[in-house]
Amino acid sequence: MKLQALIFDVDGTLADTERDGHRPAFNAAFAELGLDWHWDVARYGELLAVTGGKERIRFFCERHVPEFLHRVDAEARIRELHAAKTRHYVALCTQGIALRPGVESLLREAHAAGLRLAIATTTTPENISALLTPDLLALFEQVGAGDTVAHKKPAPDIYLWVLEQLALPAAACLAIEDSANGLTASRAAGLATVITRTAYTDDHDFSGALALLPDLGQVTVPLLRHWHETAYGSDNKS
Ligand code: XBP
Ligand code: MG
Repeated sequence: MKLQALIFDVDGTLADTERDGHRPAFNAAFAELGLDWHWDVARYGELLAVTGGKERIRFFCERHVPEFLHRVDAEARIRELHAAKTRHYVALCTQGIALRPGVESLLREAHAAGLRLAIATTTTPENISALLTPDLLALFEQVGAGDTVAHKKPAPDIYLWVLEQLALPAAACLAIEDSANGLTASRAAGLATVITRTAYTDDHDFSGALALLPDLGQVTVPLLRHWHETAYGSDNKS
C-alpha cells in the first residue's frame, strides 16, 4: 500500500516546546494561583513521563504534594491551574516558538506532493493554533488533540482516532514522534514511526522506530516514501 498520509506529534516534534514553553507556562500558572510550586528543568523532565498537562499536575501532586489531592476541590483546582497554564503557554507562543529544523519545509513539500497531513497530540487544541501560523495549520486535514480521547499517549487512542477520521489503515501512513510515550502510542496503533529526538528524550528507548533522527532537516518526501516501503513492503501496491 502506498504512503498516503503523515501523522505528526506536536510537542517535541513540530517544535521543541517543553523546556522553554510548557514548563514556564506551568510555573507562571502556579505563581498566578498563589502556589509556591516551581518545576525546574530537571523536575519537569521527570514529570514528562506523564502526558497531558492536567495528568502531569496530578502526577506531581501524587509524588511531591500528596496532601493537595486530599482537598475536596482538588480536581477543580487542577482544571483551574491547567486553564491558567494554557493561557500563559498561548501567550508564549504568540511571542514565537520556532519550529524544529526541516519541519516547515517538509510539511509544505508533503502537502504539495499530495500527502494528507494530520496531527495526533496530547496537548490542548488551543496550543496548536497558537504554535502554528494559520497557513501551516491549514495544511492539516485532521487534528487529534488533548481530551478528544479519554486515554492519552502512551495509549494508542489519539492515533486510532486520527486514522478513523482519515479513513485510512495504518499501513497507508507514517507517524513522526519525539518520545517513548509517543512511539508506544503510534506503534500500538500499527503505525511505522520516524523519531526525531529532543534533549528531553535523548535517552529514551526507541526500539521499534523506523528511523531515529536528530531532526527532520534532511528528510524529504522521497525518503519517507522509501522508509514506508521498507516498513510495509513495496509489493503491496494497492
Ligand atoms: C506533549 C504533552 C502535552 C504537553 C503539555 O504532547 O504531553 O501534555 O506537554 O500540553 P505531544 P498540555 O508530545 O503528544 O504533542 O498542558 O496542553 O497537555
Ligand atoms: Mg511529543
